[in-house]
Amino acid sequence: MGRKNTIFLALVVTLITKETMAEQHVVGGSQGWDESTDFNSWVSGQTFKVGDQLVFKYSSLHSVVELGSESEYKNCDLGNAVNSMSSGNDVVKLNKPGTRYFACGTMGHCDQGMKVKITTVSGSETSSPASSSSSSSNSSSASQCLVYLVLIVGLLIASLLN
Ligand SMILES: [Cu+2]
Repeated sequence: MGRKNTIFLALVVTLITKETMAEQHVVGGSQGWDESTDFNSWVSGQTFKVGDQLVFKYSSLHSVVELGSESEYKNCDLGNAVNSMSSGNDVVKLNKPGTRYFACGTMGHCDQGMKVKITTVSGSETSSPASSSSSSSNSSSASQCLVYLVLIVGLLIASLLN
């Protein structure tokens, strides 16, 4: 019985970690959302998958404006922003594949290079339609993931002791 449990739990662990291991990307890494950050090189080291989150961390000198098109992004045309944020710790969920454009709303900062273009790819190709539709509620995925892992490790230990 103990062994059966262990196998079952191992399967559950595999499924759950796959389902909830959405990543949080702190934009700009340790430098954060700042005009001195090289966002192109930061982006080149990242893979953005559906379900992942962007976190913009910045001082009150900055803000975040989401732009609707490549041309607005190129020209730093902030006039038709899709969304704007200014909390200093803004979380953006990447909920579908495609490209999104973000710039700083402070005068002149976008022209100084304070902008980033995020291309999201569809997550794990192996996930079934059923599991992807049920994953729409994984908002706090990182902490959720940790809770699950702790729970499961606990169950595993318990079952091994049986
Ligand atoms: Cu700025």
